[in-house]
Amino acid sequence: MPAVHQVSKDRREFYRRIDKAHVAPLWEVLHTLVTPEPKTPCQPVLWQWKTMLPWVLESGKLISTKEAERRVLVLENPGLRGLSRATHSLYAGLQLILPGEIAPAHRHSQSALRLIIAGEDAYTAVEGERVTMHVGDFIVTPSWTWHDHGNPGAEPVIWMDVLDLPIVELLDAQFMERPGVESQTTTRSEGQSYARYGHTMLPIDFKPRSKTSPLFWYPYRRSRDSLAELARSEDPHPCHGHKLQFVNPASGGPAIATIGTFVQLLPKGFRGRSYRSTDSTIYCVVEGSGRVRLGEQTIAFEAKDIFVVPSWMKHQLEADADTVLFSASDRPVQQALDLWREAEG
Ligand code: GTQ
Repeated sequence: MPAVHQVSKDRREFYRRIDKAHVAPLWEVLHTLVTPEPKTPCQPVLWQWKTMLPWVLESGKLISTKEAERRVLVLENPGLRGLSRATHSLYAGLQLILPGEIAPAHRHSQSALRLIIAGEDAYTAVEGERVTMHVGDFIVTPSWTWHDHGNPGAEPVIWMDVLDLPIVELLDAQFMERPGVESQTTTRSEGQSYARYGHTMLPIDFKPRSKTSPLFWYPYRRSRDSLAELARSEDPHPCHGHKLQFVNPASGGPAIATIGTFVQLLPKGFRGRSYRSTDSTIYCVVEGSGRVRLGEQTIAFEAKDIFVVPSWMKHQLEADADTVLFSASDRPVQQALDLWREAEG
């Protein structure tokens, strides 16, 4: 029998030879590739509004939207630095648009959502239709649709962007185009999509153009009313409180093909039971305050903070006041591929 060091020397020499031809032995990496449970580099993290707001406003003095195209501070997960990722599969950032500014039109394969955090009267235009944004509103920019943002109002407006950039990058399917004009010509008056798709009805001749929702404005006042009614009429779910998912009204599927979007109300004093799922999730605190317990770690959050719960990490949500959380994850992708799992307790 050869000595152990002899075996490893033989192996090393073998590895070196095959390496030159771009070949490698599986047995050296098998256990990091095929793991008993998710082994994500994504870490729990909190971005506090009180820290972020001065930096976001400072960025407004350093660069214009014209130069930046999009003036955004990227929220980088500490386990994924340099990759522009909030989770393994999603990008998130805080975008600022100052009074009088325009963030010029473009379109890209990546889908985007906006969750309005501060300021009133800015708009986003999607395929020639403007929507004025209000705090708490959730807005969809579907894949490959023209979009620009503008602020005709009097105050800075800040929102959270979430894009499926890492998913599209994984698949090498990214395209982007600029039309060469700053803003799109308005082709439809404000409120048209909402009238057609926002009231549990569809135009009689409706034909879907894509998997993404034809409705791109989900006003907070509507989702907040629904949550308040649920809180009056049902006991909260032991883990989630009162939780709803945003859907494409034409299909019943997710509002965005690649990004799951949710809103939940944790009643004052709520102490959630432990839960985990395989979709790392980005939460934005729309109102209220509380904490998320992740084993030994506790993240205390306040209104407008953003935090991340990584894949398959047991966590419990708690609320000190009536608290509304918006959240986004890659759940529709995992579900489409039969990969999504969840567990209570
Ligand atoms: O508003 O179109 O945060 O293209 C990153 C890339 C926002 C946008 C981002 C984008 C946008």
